[in-house]
Parts: sequence; structure tokens; C-alpha cells
Amino acid sequence: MNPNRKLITLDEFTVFQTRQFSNSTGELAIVLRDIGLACKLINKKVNKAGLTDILGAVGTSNVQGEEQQKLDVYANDILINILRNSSDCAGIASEENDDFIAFDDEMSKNSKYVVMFDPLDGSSNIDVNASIGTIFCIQRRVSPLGTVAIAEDFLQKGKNIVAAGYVIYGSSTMLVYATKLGVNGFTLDTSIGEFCLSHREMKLPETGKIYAINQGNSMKFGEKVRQFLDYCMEDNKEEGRPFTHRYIGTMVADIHRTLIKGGLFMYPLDITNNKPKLRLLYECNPMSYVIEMAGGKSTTGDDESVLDVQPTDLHQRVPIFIGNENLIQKVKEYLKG
Ligand code: P6P
Repeated sequence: MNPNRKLITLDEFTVFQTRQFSNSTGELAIVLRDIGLACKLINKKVNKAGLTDILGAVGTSNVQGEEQQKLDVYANDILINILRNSSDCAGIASEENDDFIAFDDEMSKNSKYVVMFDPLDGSSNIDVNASIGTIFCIQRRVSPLGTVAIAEDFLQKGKNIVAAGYVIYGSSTMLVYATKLGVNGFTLDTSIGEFCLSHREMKLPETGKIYAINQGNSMKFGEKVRQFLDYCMEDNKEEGRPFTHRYIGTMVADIHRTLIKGGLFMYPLDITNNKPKLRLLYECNPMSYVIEMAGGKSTTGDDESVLDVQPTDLHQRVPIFIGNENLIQKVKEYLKG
């Protein structure tokens, strides 16, 4: 591939990039292509949500007990069907499904990857036309080829991730994905139906002044988090002007901004019920992988990186603090204080 060419599509880039892996077979590029195709189809519905009967709830709840929006169900079905028919996916786990789905056709059983996803992150923002997203995570299965995928294929630490990323359906539609070779962003050109390379080798800025948290829940996050928020709001002598608070309520959008502008996104433990909110396998791990491959850090609040947490359940939740390394260190000081 000539790196000086102006237009580089996602499919072309993934083939070129994955060829750099020593044991490359082209299968990862195919899984990424299939995820890109699914998200282009989801994008079509998202963009017309106000015009077709796709807004609103379907009257059912998912395994999280969350009311399912019609777009949630549509996005989930699209991703499952495209990956079921992929030549290189052995199975999926989704926020919307109680259990994982192991594809049992011969081609799928001989595929080496499994995919986990939140098909439509930020559903509560659908009806108000705010940014929403799709989050995906690709792991190499641990079970033998030729057999159906098993739970252990999904219950792997984030540090084993092969590729992970997200699509943000915002003012433009962008797909961002990370591998150990780096993080790259692709903007959807609907006139040709292609995700085109627009943000090469993405890195967090050295630091940032934007903190993102649902401030309305701060009474539930405990005294130490509140002390850190006070630090963010006071005039920080050593760091210049006070921080800015931004919170969209879609993890993909809040963390995409963090990747571009720097800063810190937090969803701490709710100490009133000892429950974290965000899911490990298909929200925190993939977003942490992207941010850490882009030079940032992600922690559960103690000394553990999110990517080192050993999953025990498909829908396990963890607290998360993610963003610039210096800000992660600062928040850790307060949490230990
Ligand atoms: P809250 C969206 O429902 C989501 O899972 C994440 O995308 C987002 O960061 C978080 O929940 C928002 O939660 O409690 O602030 O509305």
C-alpha cells in the first residue's frame, strides 16, 4: 500500500496492518471488515431514526434489566447475523444477550476469534439525538479449533485483546480501532459507503483539562471521589485554570473526546449498593485497550489496570477511571488518601 495515497479505506488498511503480524492469516482483517459492514448498516438506521419507526422502546428489557430501545435490538441483530455469516468468527457475546452464542457451522467452529460487543452504547441518548456508539472487542479463542466456542473464550483478561474499538455515531460517523500496532480512526464517507482513514496513529495529548463524570451521582461515589472532584473544580495553582466538566452520558462519546482532547472519564463504584455500572467485557476492556494503546491509562481505582481484571461473568461490571496517565495518578492519590 502506498502510504502517500490520499484515500485509504478501512478494509485496505486492516489488510495492510494485519499483514505485519508474524502469524497473519488475514482472518482478523475479515472480522474487522465484517464489524465495519455491520456498523455501516446500523449507521443507516441511526441517521434516519427520527423518520422511521425505529425510535423508542420495544417494551422488553435486556439481561441488565435495562429497557431495550428498538435501535438496540436492531443493532444487536445486525451484528449477530453478520458475524454468524462471517468466515472468521466462532461466536459472540453481547450486552443484549443473557449468554454467549457459539456458532456451530463448520466454518465458524474452525475460526480462531470471538467477538464481544455493546451494539448500541448510550441508548438513552437515541431519542434526544445525542451521540451514541457501538463498542467491540476481539479475542483469540482458547478452546481448540473445530469445536464450538466456550465461556472461557470470552472470559479473558483485556490484556489478551487482539483488537478492540468503537464506532461513534456523532456529527460524523467514525470507527476507531486499536491493535498492539496502534490506534487509527476512520471516518465514514457515505457517498462511497467506506470508512476512510482520517486519524492515523492516534495518541492522547500529553494531558487534558476535561473531566467527565455523572456529577449528579457524586453523593453515591464516596468522600474520596468527591474530594477529587473538588480538586478538579478549584483553581488549581500548579495546573493553571480550573478543569472543564463535560458529560454526554454515552461512554463512547465521552471517551472519544478524551482520546482527542485529553482528560479523564470516571464511573466509580456506587458505594450505596457496592455496585459498579459499566460492563467489563464489552465496555471497559475495549475502551481501556484503545486508550492504553494511545498512551493513556485505565484503572478500576486501585492499583489494578482494568485490562488485568480476570473476568468471571459475561456481564461483570467494574469501576473505571480512564484517560491521561498523570490524571489517573492524581485520582489514585485521592482514592488512597
Ligand atoms: P449514567 C450508557 O447507558 C452507559 O452504559 C454508558 O455509555 C454511559 O457512560 C453510562 O451508561 C451513563 O450512565 O448513570 O450517567 O446515565
